Amino acid sequence: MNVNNYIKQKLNDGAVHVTLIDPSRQAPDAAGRLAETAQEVGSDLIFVGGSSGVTQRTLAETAEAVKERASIPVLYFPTGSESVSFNLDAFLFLSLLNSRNSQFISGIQSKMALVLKRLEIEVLSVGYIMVEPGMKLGEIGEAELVARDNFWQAIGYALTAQFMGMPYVYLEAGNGAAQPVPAGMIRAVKREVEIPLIVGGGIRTAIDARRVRQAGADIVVTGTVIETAGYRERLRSILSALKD
Ligand code: 1GP
Repeated sequence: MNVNNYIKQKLNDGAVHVTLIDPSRQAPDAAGRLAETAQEVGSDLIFVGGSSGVTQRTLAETAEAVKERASIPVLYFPTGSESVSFNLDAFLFLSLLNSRNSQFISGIQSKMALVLKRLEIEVLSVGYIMVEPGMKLGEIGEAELVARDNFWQAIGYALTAQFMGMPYVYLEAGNGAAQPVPAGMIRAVKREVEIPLIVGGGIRTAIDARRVRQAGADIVVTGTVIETAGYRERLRSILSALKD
């Protein structure tokens, strides 16, 4: 399955929802069940990745369990941990555009590029932009965080992704953030860029999801919500807010 084409097709029908599964948060078989539920309630894609403490073994077992239980595309989401997975449907080739450390912009990527090519793994190039508070992801990526009221800077980075030829741009508030990226910032960025806009971090409720979607997010990523009690219903309401 070509994941880029799949996403394009889904985007023609409306918003795309992604469930992020962090392998460090549950055992592999539980991750498999979460993936199955996510697909059942209408998620279009799964990202597997975690910011810290993920061993190669846990990652590989989680990836396998998720692949077993879900038939929607599963992508590897590299988030600065030392482990890496090459056995998924595609690889998010993230460049953290507002990092102070060039390793997160192109250094680590350059060490993986030839392996990805040789293994013939599909890559999705993404200009990744960290917005306050950034959380652990911002810390690990040594991000020069975009302030929540600095819409101009967000636009500047998003257009940089587009002008550099990246097919996607991603505004990230950070895993577990108290609030999503501000709707005003999403709207401002969406007005200027033509490439699909991914938004994640701090989206917990149907209201958050609808606000982010109405502001212009094309692809909405939620992670933490599946780690809470009653996640099936929460996810269902997020999905219905995004898809109606
Ligand atoms: C993916 O970091 C997000 O973009 C996930 O964040 O865990 O806050 O949903 P949450």
